[in-house]
Amino acid sequence: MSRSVFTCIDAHTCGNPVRLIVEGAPVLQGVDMSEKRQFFLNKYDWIRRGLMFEPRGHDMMSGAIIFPPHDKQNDFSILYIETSGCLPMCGHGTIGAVTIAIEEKIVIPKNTGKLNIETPAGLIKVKYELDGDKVKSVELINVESFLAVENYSIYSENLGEINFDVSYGGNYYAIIEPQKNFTGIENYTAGDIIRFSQEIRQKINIKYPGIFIHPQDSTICGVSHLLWTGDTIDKNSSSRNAVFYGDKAIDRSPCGTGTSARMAQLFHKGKLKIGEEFIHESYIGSKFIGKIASVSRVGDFKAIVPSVKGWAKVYGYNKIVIDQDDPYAHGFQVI
Ligand code: PYC
Repeated sequence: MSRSVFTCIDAHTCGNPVRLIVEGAPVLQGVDMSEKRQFFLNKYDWIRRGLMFEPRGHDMMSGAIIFPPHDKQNDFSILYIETSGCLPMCGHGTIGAVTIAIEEKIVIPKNTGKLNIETPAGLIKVKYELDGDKVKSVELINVESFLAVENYSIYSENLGEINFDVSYGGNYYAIIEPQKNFTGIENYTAGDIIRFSQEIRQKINIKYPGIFIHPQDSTICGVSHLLWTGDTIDKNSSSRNAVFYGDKAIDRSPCGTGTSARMAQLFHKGKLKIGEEFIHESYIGSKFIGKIASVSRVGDFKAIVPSVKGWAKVYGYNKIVIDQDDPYAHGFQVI
């Protein structure tokens, strides 16, 4: 088959794109979403590349595909497709996908206002609020999140010696706070942060191989995201970030898995308590409200169960063709 057509609904979550593929997705093999994620990556990665990369997408493009649940008690399962690959979990992607699915009646929830969603990283529970026929907010109880290591260091050609922690929130994040050689995100351009991140992420994964592996699923491994911090724009916010993902992207949303990883880090250091509101600002100033719902354990790690609340807006209906005779059928990146 040389021509594949995908019906998509496009939205953004607090500024970051979410393209939900509602028709045209393949059937996946596997007993759960972790296995199906691997199956998709091995057999259908061209779909991700074609729909996320240029010319049909762009450096920040991010999307999702909804599948039936494996456990009938749940509402659906979800695969995240992004320029960075198929993430185990994506917070802004979930908020966007839920908003689209409810507003466009793609999913009828078993219990109004609530959804149980199977992600590759595990089951998440979602609550959403309606305002008429619009979804006003989506709050997700994310997978258990934990601080993996503290105060590691890496030498950057751009910045010099840089200290960082690594925390898991559905993806592994290197968290870089202001310090001698990095004065905070407010003092750098997005282009600077992308350049620093490209070098530092590669060096972290070379210097610390085999360290960042999820205790319950070894397919979730390696530092994929960098979360840089700095001064907030709004004095009422708790913290601000610039999250680097893929090869050239800074998250326009405050990043759901990044917010979870950051709360796990702050909890571990005694800087955030259970139930305390954590207002997390994105690079563009949009906000998620985070909270620690409870504490837990993952393997040897003391973990938190984070909740993250945000909003999304639908902005387009998009029928996308990937024709194999197009030299750029599988997309391209300009790095
Ligand atoms: O919201 O979890 C998130 C996310 C990951 C990458 C970009 N956004």
